[in-house]
Amino acid sequence: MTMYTTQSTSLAQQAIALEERYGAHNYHPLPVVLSRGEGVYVWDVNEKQYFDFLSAYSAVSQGHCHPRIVGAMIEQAGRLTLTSRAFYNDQLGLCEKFLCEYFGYDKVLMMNAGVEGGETALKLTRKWAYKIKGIPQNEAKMVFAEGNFWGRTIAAISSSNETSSTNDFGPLLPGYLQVPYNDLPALEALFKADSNIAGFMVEPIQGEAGVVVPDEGYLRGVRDLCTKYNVLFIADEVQTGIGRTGRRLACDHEGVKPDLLVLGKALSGGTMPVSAVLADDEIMLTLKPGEHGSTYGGNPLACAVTMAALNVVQDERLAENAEAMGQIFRDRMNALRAKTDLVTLVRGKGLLNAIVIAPRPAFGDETAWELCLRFCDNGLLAKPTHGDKIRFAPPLVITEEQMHEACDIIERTVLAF
Ligand code: IF1
Repeated sequence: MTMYTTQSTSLAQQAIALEERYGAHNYHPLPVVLSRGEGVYVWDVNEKQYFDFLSAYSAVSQGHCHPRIVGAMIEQAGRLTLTSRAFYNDQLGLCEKFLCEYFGYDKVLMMNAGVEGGETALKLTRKWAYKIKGIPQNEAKMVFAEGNFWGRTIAAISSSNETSSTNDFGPLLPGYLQVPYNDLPALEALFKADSNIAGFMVEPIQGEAGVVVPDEGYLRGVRDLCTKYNVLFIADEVQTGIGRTGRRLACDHEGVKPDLLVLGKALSGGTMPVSAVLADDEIMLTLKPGEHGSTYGGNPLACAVTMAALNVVQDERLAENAEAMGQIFRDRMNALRAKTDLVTLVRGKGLLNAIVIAPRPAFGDETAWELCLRFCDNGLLAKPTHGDKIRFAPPLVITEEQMHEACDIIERTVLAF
């Protein structure tokens, strides 16, 4: 495989060598060493500029180093960063009110990583199952969709049907059921067959699976079935939420309100890990003091950053921009598909999109990777997901001119492949 010398300087090679020698090898990054970011752009150690079309998997939706978010971070960082929840502080209540009013729930529980949001939702669902639904102790079941991804903890990988996520990590958590994604009859059959089902956690669009968009009406169907069978509908909007798909939440495309809403990533605009679970009182108040928490959960710095990050999404109308710019992107990619057999499918919503690549004999399963190496050489960063799909998720601040310039790079690279 031809390795593209995207980074020729010793500075870049030193950085890569340090990670190789001193870091766990739990990733396979593209050979580019970044040192600066602003808006939709990042620069490598050679000061070469790139369009960032991954946005740290939708965490940098507000653009790199947004001045309003970084400003809020610096201001709070100089005053009070962490108190633990052993005491009150003057930021958490403001942020909790802000989040509840922004998303329309009674209460919120703030954590750090997105997977901690998922774990918190899982624990709340079990509490509710035993305290409210009356499922016998230790009998509560959780349903997940095939192809799901919600993080790397044992509870998260226990729901996965990806061997790369589960191999050699057993024993996995019991009490889990799987159902095909985008299949309402299968979901109803499961709910009918087992009265001990407490919740169904699902991504409104499956990100890691390759931006799999369900049929129109699927989320409405999930909502109705969960209501009918008294099963909690948990929407994992860690990747799809906060404007990414062209609405405040991906669930808003169908006007459905999940019982639990899990947020992360762009909640803090790419500055620090902040996640949150929102629910109404019947569910949230099943948790009593001392039954759940985290050292950094809801810390004053996270709260200040989160309020700034969401204000940016609102004030700069980023969901609306994602809707418009995403349409331009898919139109451009479908026009490209007509010119080459390399691109077989274009799918997505808002600025969460992917193209499916047909393997070339010379590269086989590495075709999408090879293409991303060439995008990188041509000034655009993207990464394959699940082998033959390339996800494109730029920051939601991208302008029409920047979108066309980025699509020109993609088109030029694909047609020259
Ligand atoms: C990695 C994937 C994306 C997520 C959804 C919860 C979480 C994630 C829908 C957990 C995290 C990240 C994890 C990161 C790469 C990235 C990813 F490729 F792994 F699957 F985006 F698609 N729900 N996704 O997508 O949030 O704990 O990471 O903050 O692990 O390599 P987290």
